[in-house]
Amino acid sequence: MQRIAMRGFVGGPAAPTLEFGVTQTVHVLNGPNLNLLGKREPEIYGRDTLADVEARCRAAGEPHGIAIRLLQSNAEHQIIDWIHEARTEAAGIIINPGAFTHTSIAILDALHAYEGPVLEVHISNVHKRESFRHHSYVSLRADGVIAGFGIQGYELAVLRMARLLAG
Ligand code: CA2
Repeated sequence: MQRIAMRGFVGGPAAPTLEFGVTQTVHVLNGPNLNLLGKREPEIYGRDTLADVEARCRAAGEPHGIAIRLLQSNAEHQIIDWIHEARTEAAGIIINPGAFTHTSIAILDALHAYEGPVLEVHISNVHKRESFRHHSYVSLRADGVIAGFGIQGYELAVLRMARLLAG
């Protein structure tokens, strides 16, 4: 069920128009070790933290009436539970499953049970790295994949999600 929220006035002071927009919530799920973002391995993952990612996603989504719920866990079962929750709570899922990308059939199965759009994000260019990072189970379900754009990839995913949700 999507929440309906009023998005306020548009137009200048001379022409105030009350616009009733639909706010859609997008869940941005992050897997293991991404809580270390900005704190370790900056040469691969950059210097921005997950809090910076959240702020950037919110800023990218706000003009499109998209609210962001960003979550991170090191536990596979927690990510699966959040995907189940998204079935009734989220209009779309953006997911960086971390290393579970390459191992988790369970996360893939949970995503198959989710009906909305799913976008997969990787901060690094996984195809330029070790061969075990070249395969993604999640890509078998994802409607789009972004890799190697740093944390800007999350913002681009929010913009793509806005387009997909606009129909
Ligand atoms: O590039 C990505 O976003 C990855 O999903 C990140 C995963 C990695 O296993 C995937 O192959 C690609 C690792 C996340 C670890 O994040 C850290 C961030 C900062 C410091 C240390 C780890």
